Amino acid sequence: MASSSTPEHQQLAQAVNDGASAINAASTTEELRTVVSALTGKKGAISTIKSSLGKVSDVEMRKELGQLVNEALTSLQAIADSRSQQLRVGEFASVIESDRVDITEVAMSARATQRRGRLHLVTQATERLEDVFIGLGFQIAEGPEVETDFYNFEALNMPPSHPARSMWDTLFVESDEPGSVVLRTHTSPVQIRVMQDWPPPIYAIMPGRVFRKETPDATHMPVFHQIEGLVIDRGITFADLAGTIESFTKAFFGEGFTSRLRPSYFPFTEPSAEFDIRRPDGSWIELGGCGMVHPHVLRAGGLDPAEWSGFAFGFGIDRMAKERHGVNDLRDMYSDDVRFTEQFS
Ligand code: FA5
Repeated sequence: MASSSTPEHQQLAQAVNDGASAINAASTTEELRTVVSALTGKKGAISTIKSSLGKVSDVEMRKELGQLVNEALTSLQAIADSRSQQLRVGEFASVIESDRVDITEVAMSARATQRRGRLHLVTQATERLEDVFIGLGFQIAEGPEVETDFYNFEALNMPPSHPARSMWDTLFVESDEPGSVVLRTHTSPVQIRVMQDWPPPIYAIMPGRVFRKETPDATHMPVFHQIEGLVIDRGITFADLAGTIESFTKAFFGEGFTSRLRPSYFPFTEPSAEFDIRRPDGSWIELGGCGMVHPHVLRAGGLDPAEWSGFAFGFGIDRMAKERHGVNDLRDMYSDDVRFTEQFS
């Protein structure tokens, strides 16, 4: 700006200073636009100075001041442009910030929602058992968990007051006829239902939940699972039972395992046996009961014992799962702790 210092010069310098401060004080592009149009508009300080130039009598001075006015406008415009640039960068950054999608968050939540659950060990064991038996030619059947005394006991050769009923600590369901409805204590009642419903020959397995009035410990639960097996055909012998159990043991547990049958007693099979498996380390563990289907049971199922014979077995699935996965305590399998289940894929 020229060195001469008339009041117009001073006003102009003041207007440029004030204008620059106002421009830099604008905090949004919107506010900046208002400030700039006030400064450069007809009523702005610069225009006021410009219109007062007519009063300057010295032509050279007027020319110089005219040029200074233009320079002032240009410099204010430059300051405004630079401020505008700054503000736009800031505003763009805040738009970006507010629209920001945190892809790590998305990835985390996707992982959380896609986190896959695992099947319970007993479900895994049941499915595997089903696969093994289907491979051996068996079909799957199911029966009700709330059973009548007839299916749970009587048809299984345990008439009322039969002492063998005490082998199972029974939970009764309230009913019109007290004692006539129970939570099934084993899957054996499904044998009767299958014999009644399916024409022989029958090769069936019947997995399901069973209930007993028992205190939980490492090998006992009040609610647990069994898998029943029933084979009815002509000329079935104990050797067929032993062979089936051995094939099953190797298929389910692996080639290192073998099975043995020990004489035992169940009212619904005759002869009866207890089924143990031998671990590769030589130790034995009891898994269930089995035997040749008692003639009374065949009759209760509507079959003629003179024509049909068969075998049945019932294993504890929970104990099998426990054995297969090296779980120490059955109660751990029901702790509802996903960290436990996650160990077994
Ligand atoms: C029975 O329940 C017979 N119905 C089995 C049977 C079927 C024999 C067909 C002959 C022919 P038992 O009460 O022993 O038998 O139970 C069979 C298996 O269930 C046991 O060997 C054990 O593996 C499992 N089991 C029994 N009680 C429990 C329990 N409280 N918790 C977990 N598993 C159990």
